[in-house]
Amino acid sequence: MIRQKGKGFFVTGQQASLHILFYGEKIVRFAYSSDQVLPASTLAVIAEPEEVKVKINGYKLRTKSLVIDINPETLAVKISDPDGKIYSEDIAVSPDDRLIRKKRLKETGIFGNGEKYTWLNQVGTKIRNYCSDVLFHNPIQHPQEEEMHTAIPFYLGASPDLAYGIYFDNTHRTYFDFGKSDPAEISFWADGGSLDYYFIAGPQVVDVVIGYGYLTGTAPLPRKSVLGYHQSRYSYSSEEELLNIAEGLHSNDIPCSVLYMDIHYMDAYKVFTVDRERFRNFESMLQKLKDMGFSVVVIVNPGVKAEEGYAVYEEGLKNGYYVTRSSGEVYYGEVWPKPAVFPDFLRSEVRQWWGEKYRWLLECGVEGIWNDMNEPTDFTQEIGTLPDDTVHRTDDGEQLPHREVHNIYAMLQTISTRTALEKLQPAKRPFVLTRAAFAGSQRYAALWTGDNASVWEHLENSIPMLLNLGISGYSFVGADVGGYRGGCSGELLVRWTQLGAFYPFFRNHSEIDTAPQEPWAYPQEILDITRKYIRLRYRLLTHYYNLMRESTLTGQPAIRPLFYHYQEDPETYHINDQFLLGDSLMVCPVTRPGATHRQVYFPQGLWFDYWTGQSFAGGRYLSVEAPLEKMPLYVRAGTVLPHDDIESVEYSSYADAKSLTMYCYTGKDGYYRLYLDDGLSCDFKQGRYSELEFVLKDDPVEPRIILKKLHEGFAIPEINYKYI
Ligand code: MIG
Repeated sequence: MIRQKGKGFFVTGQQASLHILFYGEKIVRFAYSSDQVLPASTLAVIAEPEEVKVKINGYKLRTKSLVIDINPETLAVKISDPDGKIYSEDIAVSPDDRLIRKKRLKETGIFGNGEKYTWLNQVGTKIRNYCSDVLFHNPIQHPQEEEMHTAIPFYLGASPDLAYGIYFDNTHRTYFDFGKSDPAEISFWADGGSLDYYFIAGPQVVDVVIGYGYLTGTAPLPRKSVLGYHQSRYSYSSEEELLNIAEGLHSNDIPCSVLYMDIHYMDAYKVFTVDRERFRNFESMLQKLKDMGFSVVVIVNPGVKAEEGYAVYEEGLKNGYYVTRSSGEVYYGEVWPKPAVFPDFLRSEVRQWWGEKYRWLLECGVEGIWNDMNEPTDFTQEIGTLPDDTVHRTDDGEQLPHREVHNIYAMLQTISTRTALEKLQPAKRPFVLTRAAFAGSQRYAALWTGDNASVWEHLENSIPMLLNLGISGYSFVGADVGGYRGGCSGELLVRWTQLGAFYPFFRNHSEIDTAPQEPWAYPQEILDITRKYIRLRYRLLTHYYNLMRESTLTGQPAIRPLFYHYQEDPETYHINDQFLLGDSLMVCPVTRPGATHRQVYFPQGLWFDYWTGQSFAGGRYLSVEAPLEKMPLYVRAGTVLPHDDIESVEYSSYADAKSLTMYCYTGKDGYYRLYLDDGLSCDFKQGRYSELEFVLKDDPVEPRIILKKLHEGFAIPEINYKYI
């Protein structure tokens, strides 16, 4: 019998029992257990079970949008829509092994899975999720490495008429096989924990992505300036060097919002210290940079140097804040500071203690925090991270083995960081950047994809990698522009900056001992082209900001694969080297050296060349010109696209241009909802924002915009129109 239990339902099978809970009409949780107890959810899930209207008929549950058939013995389920179209069908369920095997139905594509080195479409691949410092194990990131820095056990299955998502809520190492071992099967399993997963129904891709955002949360609205250009390297290692970089940006007329201080700013790699030889005037240097219009972000890693007399180490030791061995002794590993201990971020007391340490950095004038090495990396172990059996403790004193906490360790660190920044600077939206992440980490930190290399393959692969992160709830993401490891040629820097200008997180970063990678380290032509594209990013900053707001409100990513908006067109499921910014601007990066042309796929409809304004019909492939100075960009007819008029703006205020020009691409009616606020504080929560609605009427004689003010709580800049 199906029994009602709490807000959901309960079935006992031959070997296990199954809880079925609804999180709205279209999100259903299937939680298996051998002891009839509902497994605890991980910290990824923020939605609450709801009571929805369900009709029970034997072993069939029927809601407005779904029909669920349960096999009373095996507890295998089949999920269909009310017309009988099958979304998902189990072959076998093994709750004891935390394993489920499902039929591969007609999925044209499988997407998501966080950060993975794969092509966009992951049908036929196998992946594992255990946050990994990839370069610890490999000289270079490559497609056979199944474990990357993130662990986001979520995938989207899509076909032209149906899409669904599955989120496996398990913090242990998880495995997914998308038809690699058997093309007729999709299976997933975990090393520990429970078989507890959420099914999210479409039928549209966008329904699934929004559903996943509802389940695991969305990123808070970022500061507008952090959507600009960031300049970094490992490391700008003295005051003179960092100030020189700032000067170089100004004198070369390159807009830039954020500069980075990598590990050399610390005294002997001790977190929450500054090397006063290299940075004699740390505070006044930060002030100087601020006056020049830059925010400075510093790196803060989890490993704490084990050194007698070092206050952070000793405090943590005294209070029992570090991860221990199973014997209860503190565990000593090694990271940059040599012997190091690892804060046990699982406990709220430890998170608060750590968070308080940021106070001093913020008082010095630091504007953002970069949490690196938080898989966490441990050099002493062959596995590159803490041993499986080291011990964490919950607030209730329960001991959990590292293998269970590993995948959420970075997320817990970013919770500590973000919560502290919010508390210490309530008037300012925090900026936190992380390398490792779990499902739900998007609520706390932006993410970059770690140690790529200055090779064309990594420029190319960053596209599907970031698009799949977007499908996995992560909108604020980017890859190191120019590549981290190895030297970057001028041509590669140009092509990567053209692409990076459309990454949500846009940062040039490079490894220690590589040649300078700032745009002005290259010949004039390279400098000129990179500057042009960095400026283009600032022209689109308000638009980007609006897209990030949409991410905040709905969970939709800023950059989207083509199939996201052209689900009915199977051709789009394999387009790896084009993407959409929002729903209207199609970005077509050049991913190969020496190219002067590239092939572009145009989905059905009317398209405009962004550079020339020329229009033509889609539904076909075209070969288009792409000389070095040009990255092909296209705009869908019926688009209203705001541009910041930055021509006359000072360095320090790139984030708020005095006027906007709305580019109106005719041929179809269009719509834009423009959101404006101070881009920095949380005053918008008190109504200090403005919202305008632009309706484009595509009158062939005279196209026009109908403007409506929806809310006026913030100064509205001058608005101009340009019809194309
Ligand atoms: O093992 O802090 O991914 O961005 O520059 C290298 C030095 C440690 C790895 C990060 C990289 C950063 C570097 N870190």
